[in-house]
Amino acid sequence: MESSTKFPKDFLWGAASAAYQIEGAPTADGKGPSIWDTFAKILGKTKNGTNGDIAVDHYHRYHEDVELMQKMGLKAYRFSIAWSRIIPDGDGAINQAGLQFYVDLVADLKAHGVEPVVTLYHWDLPQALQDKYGGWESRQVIAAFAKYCRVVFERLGADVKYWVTFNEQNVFTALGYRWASHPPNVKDIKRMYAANHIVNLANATAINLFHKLVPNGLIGPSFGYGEVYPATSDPNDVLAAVNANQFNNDWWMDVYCRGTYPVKIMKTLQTLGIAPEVTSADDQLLKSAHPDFIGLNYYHGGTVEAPTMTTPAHTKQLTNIDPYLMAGDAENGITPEKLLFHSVENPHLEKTSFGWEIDPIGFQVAFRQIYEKYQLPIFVTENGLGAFDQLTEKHQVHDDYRIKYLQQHLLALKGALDDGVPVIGYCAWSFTDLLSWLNGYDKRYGFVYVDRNDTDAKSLTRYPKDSYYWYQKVIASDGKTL
Ligand code: BGP
Repeated sequence: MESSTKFPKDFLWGAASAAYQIEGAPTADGKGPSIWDTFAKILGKTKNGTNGDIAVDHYHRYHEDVELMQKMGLKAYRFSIAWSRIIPDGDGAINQAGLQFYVDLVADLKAHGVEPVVTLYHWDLPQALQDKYGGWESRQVIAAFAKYCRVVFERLGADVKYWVTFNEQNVFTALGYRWASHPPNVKDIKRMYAANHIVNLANATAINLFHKLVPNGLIGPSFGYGEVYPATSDPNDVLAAVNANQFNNDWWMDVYCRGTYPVKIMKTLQTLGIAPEVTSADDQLLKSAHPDFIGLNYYHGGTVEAPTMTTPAHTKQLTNIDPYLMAGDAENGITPEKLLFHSVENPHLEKTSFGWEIDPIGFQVAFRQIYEKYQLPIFVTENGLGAFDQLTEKHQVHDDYRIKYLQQHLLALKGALDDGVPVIGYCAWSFTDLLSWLNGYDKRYGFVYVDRNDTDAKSLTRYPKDSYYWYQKVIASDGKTL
């Protein structure tokens, strides 16, 4: 049946980025170092030693990028603020020059008809807070975060309506504290759950502060959500999928939206001696904060069968391809996964050239699950295809594979609108090409090609890809050309 729903007139057709992945200029105008500035310099941690020192030089070329957004007809642009530009040592003096960069960017976006969407934390903690307090493992960082948030809410709150607290808390805590593949380079699952709880408290604190200071704005976390399917209709596999969804998704989403942790997962972590300590004051704080929307970052979900205490060889295939799917066998001994579910391949799904499953129906499932559970509007803050692109001699990029991916996912989003789910907008990842944290500059996501590679920053010239012109038409037609 033909769907009848139209995209709302005020639908935010957008694209996204993050400070460390685009800005460069790591010491400009008084910026302090972040944990990513430090981590990316550790030998062997990133692909070919790539880092964000130059990135795509957005700090100096933002005006050109904003003009490209306007030409495309983009309605919203999601970017993150580098905390250590605003407060170089994390919780001390405010650096007006750093703040001015974002004031200017917001003004430029608005002058070009693009709605700014600001992420407060996209993984680049000031290094000084790591050194002084031990980063997110210390409750002192909550106060530091609140101080930084207050500064930017007061300065930008009148001009920016949409705010994201934390980007993919599930990803940065796991990769940073469990797998040592992001800063602060820790491999300790107990410390991961402790740090994650502190981030939850910081998230709730920021939301409450925001509602006091910016009563007309909207704020929510951006979560890396992926629905987990049972491998078969064997009830053991179905139960494993329930476990996996609670472990991968609800462990964060329930806290954001209800202020509680799912009981089964909490019990499992307690059994293993790795559960976070939650005081009654924590409990009250978590329950007091109410996000206005859920930011949905969607790439793919997973598939599981009943858990096994042994680790079969096929688990191995998943490691190192996709950090989201890293299963428990990198650790010795019992992990929560081994008790709850066992990840397997999904034979029904194709994969990207980087090994990520392509699953637009899972996107529609995500909307349905999130909305019916939490009754909050959903703002897609990331979705996109990482691929090797070829720049032709005529400076074109024929990325029909990306167009296909985006089209399938936007049609799934429209399916969710048809189902009655309120969706505020869609920010494709990403606007320009940018640094992929662990994959360097060859895993490209942008609508705009940037002339650089892992080893050579080259000219950094911007070239719109075929997907740029395709999205331009989609936006101009309010989605009718999809
Ligand atoms: C998300 C991050 C983004 C971006 C994206 C693509 O997890 O929020 O910052 O990097 O994934 O990931 P990757 O660059 O690893 O392909």
